[in-house]
Amino acid sequence: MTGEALLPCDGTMTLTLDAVPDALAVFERLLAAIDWQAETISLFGKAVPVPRLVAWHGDAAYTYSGIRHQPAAWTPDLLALKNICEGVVHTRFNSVLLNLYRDGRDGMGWHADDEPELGSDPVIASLSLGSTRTFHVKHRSKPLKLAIPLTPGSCLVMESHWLHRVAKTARPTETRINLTYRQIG
Ligand SMILES: O=C(O)CCC(=O)C(=O)O
Ligand SMILES: [Mn+2]
Repeated sequence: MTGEALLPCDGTMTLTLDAVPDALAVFERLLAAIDWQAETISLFGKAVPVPRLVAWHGDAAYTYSGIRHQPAAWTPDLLALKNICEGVVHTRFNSVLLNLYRDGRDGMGWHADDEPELGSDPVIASLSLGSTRTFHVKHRSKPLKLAIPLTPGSCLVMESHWLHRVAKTARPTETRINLTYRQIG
């Protein structure tokens, strides 16, 4: 499988379509089997719901949205998807963050996955299942922007410090699951 290189400079993002066999069946199993968590973050002293459901699985604890997450165990599906990612990117991962976007009202704001426990130049493999959502990418200092449709079964490998987000949308939007495989510690 060869991927398409997306960035013109300062890092790489490579999109491989149809990396996950039986993507619809995997989506349905994860939707039903994962213990999806609703979380809140503290914003100016107010508890604000995170606009998506999340789960953290693997070998290492991880802090995001200001919350320390202990990992849940690997499952056969999560291990099979880890193997797919490791085949695409030729590196090892020890953890996965799962995000469930229930509909277009769920999203993820601009960020760069620059937490210290990811190391200085993290490699992240991001699998998409279910509904297609647009992934926005922008350079930190140059006027460069991209909008990439993340289709079900695709694998996006990110090795860059570009900012990215999944914007909320008013268009009718079905449920999407995203899995970002990471190496922590
Ligand atoms: O849902 C996505 O495609 C993006 C997820 C993401 O950027 C993250 O989990 O850090
Ligand atoms: Mn990210």
